[in-house]
Amino acid sequence: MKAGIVGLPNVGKSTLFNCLSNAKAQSANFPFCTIEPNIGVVNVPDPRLQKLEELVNPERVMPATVEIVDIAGLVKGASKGEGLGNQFLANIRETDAILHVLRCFEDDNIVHVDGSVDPIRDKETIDMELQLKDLETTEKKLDKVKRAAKTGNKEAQKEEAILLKIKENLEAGISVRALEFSEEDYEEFVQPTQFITDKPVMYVCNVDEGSATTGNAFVEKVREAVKDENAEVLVLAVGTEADINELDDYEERQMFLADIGLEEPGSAKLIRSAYKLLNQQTYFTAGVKEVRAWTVNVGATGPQAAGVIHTDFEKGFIRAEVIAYEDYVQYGSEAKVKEAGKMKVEGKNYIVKDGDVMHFLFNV
Ligand SMILES: Nc1nc2c(ncn2[C@@H]2O[C@H](COP(=O)(O)OP(=O)(O)OP(=O)(O)O)[C@@H](O)[C@H]2O)c(=O)[nH]1
Ligand SMILES: [Mg+2]
Repeated sequence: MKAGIVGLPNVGKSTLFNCLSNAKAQSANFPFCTIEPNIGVVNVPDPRLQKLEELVNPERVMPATVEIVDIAGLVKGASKGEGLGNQFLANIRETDAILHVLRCFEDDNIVHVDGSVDPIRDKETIDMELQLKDLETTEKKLDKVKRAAKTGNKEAQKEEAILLKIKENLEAGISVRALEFSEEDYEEFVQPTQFITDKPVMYVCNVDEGSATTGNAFVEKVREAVKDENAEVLVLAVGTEADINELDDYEERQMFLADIGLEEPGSAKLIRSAYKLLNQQTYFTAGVKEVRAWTVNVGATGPQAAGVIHTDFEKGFIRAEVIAYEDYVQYGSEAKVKEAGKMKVEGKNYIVKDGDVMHFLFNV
């Protein structure tokens, strides 16, 4: 599962990527600085890990990770090959969620491809290119399905109706994610096509240093424009955070963050939000060798969670001993939780909860 950073050229995507990951991407003040996507595996900051570390005192601690991809900038006409066009859209298609970066800072020294700072116009430009790409996909599918529909094939007729609904909406500037389908229709006809505008999205407003906590007038406009989208809007002073990130000393970084009014980097919050956007959650294993956060899809079962550690664990799964994170912290150790009767033994159908501390029993 990976989240892609998407937006116009020169809005701070690679700068953001560099805040998130240690893989340094090239960032510079000219459009289309990025061509090949930069991929980074980013630790998910989780205060619960530190708490478990204090209680268990393990040899090492391993955080959960999430993959972030920094993609080249899109411009008007990209869906028709403009700019570096189609190839980038393919890069976006390969991601599972979109972090849409909007320039919300003034700086005459930083080139804006459309000549002025206007995040609403920028958002529309990007949305339109993504919608046009999906429209192309829809039309191709429609061509194929039409013939079968004409011969009376019921499935094909159903699919045709759904594709027509998608087509009409895309033409009206409405993204696939905003449309309603029955669960069966969605699973059978919509999801498999992996429409770009069906991917979950979050907006990252790149603001000036002084607006890191409060946002600014541009951010307010963005909030207003997306209020019906049910999408998170995150405010981040990307340039400033990148500078702070350059400092080696933790105390020093904290000091500069405090100066702009932050307790933790906005990028930490962004990573956690991206993780949620990807529909991921964390369970823990807590042993003296290692305290570790593992990533599973929301809704994963006990065996599927075990399978993240090793496929043998999934195949030979017998049961799981499960302690809720809050209970672990309240009682302070596995033994005390057991004494209190708060450890549960769960079988194959158990649905994992975020924060579960798990121990698997299996045979190979
Ligand atoms: N003033 C200011 N400059 C910024 C900020 N964020 C990024 N920049 C500058 O804007 C320029 C472009 O940043 P990049 O991160 O390379 O932009 P990009 O979106 O990756 O651009 P492409 O790869 O060309 O699509 C660089 O010179 C950055 O230093 C910011 O928050 N404030
Ligand atoms: Mg870039």
